[in-house]
Amino acid sequence: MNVYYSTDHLQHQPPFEIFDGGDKIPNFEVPERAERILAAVKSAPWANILPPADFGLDPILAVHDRGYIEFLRSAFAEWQARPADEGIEKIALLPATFPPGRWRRTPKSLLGRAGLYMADLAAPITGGTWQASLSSANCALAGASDLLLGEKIAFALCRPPGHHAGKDYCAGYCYINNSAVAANRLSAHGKTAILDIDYHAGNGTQDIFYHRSDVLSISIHADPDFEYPYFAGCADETGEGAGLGFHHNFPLPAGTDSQAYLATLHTALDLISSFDPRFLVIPAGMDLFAGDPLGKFAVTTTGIRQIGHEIASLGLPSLVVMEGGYNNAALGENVLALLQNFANR
Ligand code: SP5
Ligand code: ZN
Repeated sequence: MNVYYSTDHLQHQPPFEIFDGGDKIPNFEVPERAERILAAVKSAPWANILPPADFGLDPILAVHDRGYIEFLRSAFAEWQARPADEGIEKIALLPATFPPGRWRRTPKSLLGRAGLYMADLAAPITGGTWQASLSSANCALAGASDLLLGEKIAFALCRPPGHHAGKDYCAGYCYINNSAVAANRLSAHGKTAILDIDYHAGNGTQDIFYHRSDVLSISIHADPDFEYPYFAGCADETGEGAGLGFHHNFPLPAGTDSQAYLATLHTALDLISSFDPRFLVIPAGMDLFAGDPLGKFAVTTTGIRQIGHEIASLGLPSLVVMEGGYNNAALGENVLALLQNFANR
């Protein structure tokens, strides 16, 4: 199995995030995450670790807004160069003013654009964010290329993650929606299904494909009635226009264990079988694990191995894309558990 990894992720070190209630804390999404996963994968006899090729901006601009991508590329340098805020420590850009939905003007000012393009306070832009995000997307695209060449499985060891990033916004540690970029590329060659198993609802992916019927998107996650991202992920959001019926959310309660999770997974897998896709993309977050500091599920490592087994049993050419997971000590073992049954297929 090819595993795509870029050292560029090390350039992205978001220093902080603001938790609900205004708590400024160290950002949970740290470089150690990808290094832990890399170390585990290195120990697996089936893994072939490769750097991704550079696929350029076109496949990214095919799902993201040009103004947003331009903002992401240039915002940090602009922030540092501003003469106006002499004395403020500018290690990362994070706005404090956000537009209500009806204000859609694209402001001229940097902080106005930051408010427009940033949906929450968990995805600050640092000096290395753009390069790390580009390479992360390239990892997903490299995996997609493998499937187009006939491989049955590839693993994109993406960091930063992507599934909270929408067409024109970053959020929740995510800047470029790696899974969506890859799925969109695959969809040019055949119907593509997305099965998001991160603990959090894949709101960005949902937004990007909401009007499309050539990509079936499914997300299994903590109920947004109590969990981030709060504004998306409910069961009655099933697509719009041509996309009606081609999005499905499976919100689950706190405490969901392996058995309950697998029962829901079976329903999702039936939907995928009926759709009869040529490719499957799996945005995979290990924050569904019982020991995750940001998660409230009770899924065990054995449960994660079974999840991998059930998805692999579909027999579809599959791209696993790394999303969240914040129990750093358990990340390697859990990712290996998920991939094991794809490797043995
Ligand atoms: C990719 C990904 O997994 N992003 C997740 C972003 C979550 N950010 C908001 C977290 C809110 C956590 N509140 C619960 C506190 C636990 N003590
Ligand atoms: Zn998550």
